[in-house]
Amino acid sequence: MTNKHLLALLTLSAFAAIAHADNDGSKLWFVNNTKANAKVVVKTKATSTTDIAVNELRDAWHGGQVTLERKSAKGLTRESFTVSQKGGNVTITSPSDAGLMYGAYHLLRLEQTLGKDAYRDTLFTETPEHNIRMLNHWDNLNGTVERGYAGRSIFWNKPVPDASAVKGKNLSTSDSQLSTLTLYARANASVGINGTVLNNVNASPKMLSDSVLTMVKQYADILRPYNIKVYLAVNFSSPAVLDGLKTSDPLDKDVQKWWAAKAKKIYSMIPDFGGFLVKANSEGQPGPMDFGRTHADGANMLAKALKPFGGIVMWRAFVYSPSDPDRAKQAYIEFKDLDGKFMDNVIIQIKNGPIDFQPREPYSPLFGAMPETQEMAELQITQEYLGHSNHICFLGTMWEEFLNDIKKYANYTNNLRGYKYRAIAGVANVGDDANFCGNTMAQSNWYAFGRLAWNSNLTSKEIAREWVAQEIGKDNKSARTLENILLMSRETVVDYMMPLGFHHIFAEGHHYGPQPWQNNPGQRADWQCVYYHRADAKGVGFDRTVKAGSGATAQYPASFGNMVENINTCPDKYLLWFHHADWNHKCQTGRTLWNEMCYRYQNGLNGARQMLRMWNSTEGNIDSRLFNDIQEKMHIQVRDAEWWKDACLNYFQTFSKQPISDTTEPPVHSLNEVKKIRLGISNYENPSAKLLNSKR
Ligand code: GCW
Repeated sequence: MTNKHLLALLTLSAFAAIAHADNDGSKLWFVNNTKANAKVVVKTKATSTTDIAVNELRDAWHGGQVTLERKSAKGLTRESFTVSQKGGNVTITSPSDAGLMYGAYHLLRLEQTLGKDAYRDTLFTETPEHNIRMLNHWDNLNGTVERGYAGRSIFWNKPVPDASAVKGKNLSTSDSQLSTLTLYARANASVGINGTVLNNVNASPKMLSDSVLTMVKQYADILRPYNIKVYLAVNFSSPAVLDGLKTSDPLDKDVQKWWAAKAKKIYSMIPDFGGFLVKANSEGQPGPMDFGRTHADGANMLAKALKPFGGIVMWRAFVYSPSDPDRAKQAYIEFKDLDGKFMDNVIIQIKNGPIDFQPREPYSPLFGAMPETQEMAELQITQEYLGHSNHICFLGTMWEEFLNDIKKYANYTNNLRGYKYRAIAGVANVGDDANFCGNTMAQSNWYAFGRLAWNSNLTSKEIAREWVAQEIGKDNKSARTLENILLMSRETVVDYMMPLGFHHIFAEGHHYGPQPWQNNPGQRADWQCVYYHRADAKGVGFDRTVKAGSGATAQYPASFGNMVENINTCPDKYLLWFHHADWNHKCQTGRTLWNEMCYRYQNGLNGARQMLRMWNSTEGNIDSRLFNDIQEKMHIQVRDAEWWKDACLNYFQTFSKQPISDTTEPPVHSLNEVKKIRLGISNYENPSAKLLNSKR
């Protein structure tokens, strides 16, 4: 498939795609670059990074001459750039080559989104809000991608050579892999992503073996001109597993020496290596607590090894040992008291919500709860819980909601200003499919993550508009339609999957379809769906109030905590997250809870149908290949929305004992029927294909 990327590179900027049938997604958001022959002057010494800027502008910029000049100015950070215009010509200045490259991509984006004259009479400076804007790949050494729905790993889809074959030499990268990685790097650079973790947080100790490090070096060399640093996820037991040390206890001198030597070795190969990402004492992964030590002991031991070389440790707070009966409280309990105990090159990486990337979660109370500790957000670009690569779901709106909340309630912006490392991570949706992301629309989420990491004040509407313009053209009469599809998609998915604060009623394992009845005896309670919804004859929802429930609301600042504690002021969207509400509870819409549930599931199904109708109306205005690909996905989405609605309403009706409301279509599948749908899905199979065979 990667040959597609080679072709894409060769034919980039050949012609616009409209009315053709050639948009298979392999050109990412560069599909509409049309051939230019711009004059570009570099006033400072050329480097591989300025070469990228020059080539991009020369090929696709249709305005006047562009001058690139490295120049520092007050108030600018290394990656800032300034764009100014005089007499039709443009000057981009930046303290670094990377900034010049970002300026070039920004200028091209302006042309595509606003037209080539948009730069006229402008003088503006862009400075990234986060200085570390990174992807996390959950890629395994065997080429599979955990929660990946776009094929196999772009990094590890070939055998790792054994050490004797490597001997420190450069390995040959096949042309097709090189072109895939080059496009990947280019896409990241165009939206400002400047770091990437090459492997799964469920990390193999082998990642730190010499032969794998040789491959990592090679990838670092490919990505470096695009200002992308590589990082690795590491397994905490590596010293014992890889090299037979007696222990991996972070306070053991030999263990400390082992990590120090490993860091030295890595930096001798990759002088600008970024650092480590660690999932410790979580879901069976080893960690310092195995040795009676704390997260701080573990993180600091690694931080000390990396510090002499400028590396960082991103230590994940995705932990849920049963320290409290409510899983949503556990990470806070485990981390809060460690505030101030971490070295200054440690960042605590926190998922947006307190459970796990659900369609909608309130923000995690850990944000802002550790004022003496650097924190960073982890968002999930891959759609583990949002219909994999089958459902169209633009995540800009979801992240906008989250970022606004942590600004409003958790002092995010101020905290960030005080940090040396202002970081944000997104779990990538990239694989070796021709379109990289499983479907072309899902590329908009990669795009949106990068744009928000650069500037979290961009609205989801602005980002959707930018992406649409680059995908189908700004003057296309279907541009607004596509923008509206993107903007309504996430709320639609929430409605047909988990409205009103429902969470984790997913089928076990693959997290694709509904299984609210799931309740396996003898397993951890918080791995069962019934744990999360707690439906009974009286009502439904998880009581997390201080007054009568788990008290999770007390982990939040009063401005948020008090609002959600009170069932009358708790927004409906979080109702069942924080309350066990009566079936006849009056929602803010005026409907009873049961009727509101009926309404929401119907609304979700209607939304999915509406998205398909809107998409159908674009036929003829956009590339027919793209049209057909997405139409096929949307048919699956509509069918799945119906499945979700039937499963959830039928099941919860056995508790509410109330009729499906008048305005809701009666379910077309019985509870027994939906219970029989079983998807034995591995990570990169297409679940809906099975669904088609199994039932519909
Ligand atoms: O969301 C859960 C996923 C796991 C993942 C884990 C994590 C990488 O189901 O697949 O493991 O979170 O974030 O560590």
